[in-house]
Amino acid sequence: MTEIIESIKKIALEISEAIKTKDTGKMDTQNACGDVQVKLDVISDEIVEKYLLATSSVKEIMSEEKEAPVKKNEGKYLVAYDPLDGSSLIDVDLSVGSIFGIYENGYNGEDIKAAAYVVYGPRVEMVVARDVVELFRLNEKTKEFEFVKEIKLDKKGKILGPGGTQKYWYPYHKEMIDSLFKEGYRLRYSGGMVPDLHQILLKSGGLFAYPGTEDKPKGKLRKLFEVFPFAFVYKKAGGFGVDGYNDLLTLKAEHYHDTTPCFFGSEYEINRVLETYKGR
Ligand code: AHM
Ligand code: MG
Repeated sequence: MTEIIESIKKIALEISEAIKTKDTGKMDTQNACGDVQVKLDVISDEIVEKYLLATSSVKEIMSEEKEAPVKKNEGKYLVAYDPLDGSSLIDVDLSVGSIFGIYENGYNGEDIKAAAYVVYGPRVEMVVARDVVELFRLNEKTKEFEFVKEIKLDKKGKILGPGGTQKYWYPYHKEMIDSLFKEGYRLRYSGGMVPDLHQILLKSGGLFAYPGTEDKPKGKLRKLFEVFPFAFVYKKAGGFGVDGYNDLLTLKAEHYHDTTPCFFGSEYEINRVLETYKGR
C-alpha cells in the first residue's frame, strides 16, 4: 500500500506540472462515459498508467477515461482512478483533482481498502485515507509532500454544495436544500468534487449532494472512480457517505462506469438526508 501512495505522489507532481504547462484545449474524441475530453485528461491518464503499472503491488488499473481495465500478472491491488476530475474547469483556471480508489478482489464498495486524492489548487495537496485520514502539502522547493495534519469531521458543519440541475431536482430534495439554507448554511459549489469535498473536510463539516434527478435518476458521479473513494475518505474522517438510503460502501458496482446519487457530509446533515429520502 505504501508503495502505491509513493507512486501517487510522483503522479501528482507530474500532473501538476502538466496542468501548468500543457495545452488546456479540448480533444475531438470522447471518453468511455461519452464525456468530451480535454487534452489534459488524456495526458493525466497516461501519467497515472505509467506509474501504476510500474508499481509491483498493483494488479490491475481502471480509469474513468478507459472502457476496460489494464491487467498485469503480478500484484494484489486494483486501482480505480479519475486522473483529472473536474477537467471542464481547466479553461477557467479553477481547482481540479485526481482521485484514486485502492481495491482488493473487486470494485464494489466493500472492496475498497484505501483512497487518496490530490487537489491542484493554489497549492498542491494530497489526502490519504487508510485507518485515518491524513493531509499532505507539496513543498514546491523540495518537491516533497509534507505531512500537515490528520483530518476529522465535526458532527455538524456550515457549508453546502448542492449539485445536479435544479430544474430536475425532486421536490423533496429541493425542500431539504432550501431548509438547510434557511438554517444558515452557506453555498460552496465550484463544480469540481475534489475541491468541493476537500473544503467540507477541512472546514470540519457540511454537505455535498449530487442527487438523482428527474433526468438522471442514478446521478452523475461514478462509483469506482469518485463515489467509493470519497465515501471511504469521509467514513475514515468520522463522516458519512450515503445514496439517500444506505451507506455508499454497501453498494455494488454493476459496471465499471456505474453511477449513483451521493451525499457526503457530517452526522447532522447526513441524518437530514436520510430523513428526507426515507420512504421515497
Ligand atoms: P468529470 O469527471 O467529467 O470531471 O465530472 C465530475 C464532476 C465533479 O467533479 C463535479 O462534482 C461534477 O462533475 C459537477 O457536475 P455539474 O457540472 O453537473 O455540477
Ligand atoms: Mg470525474
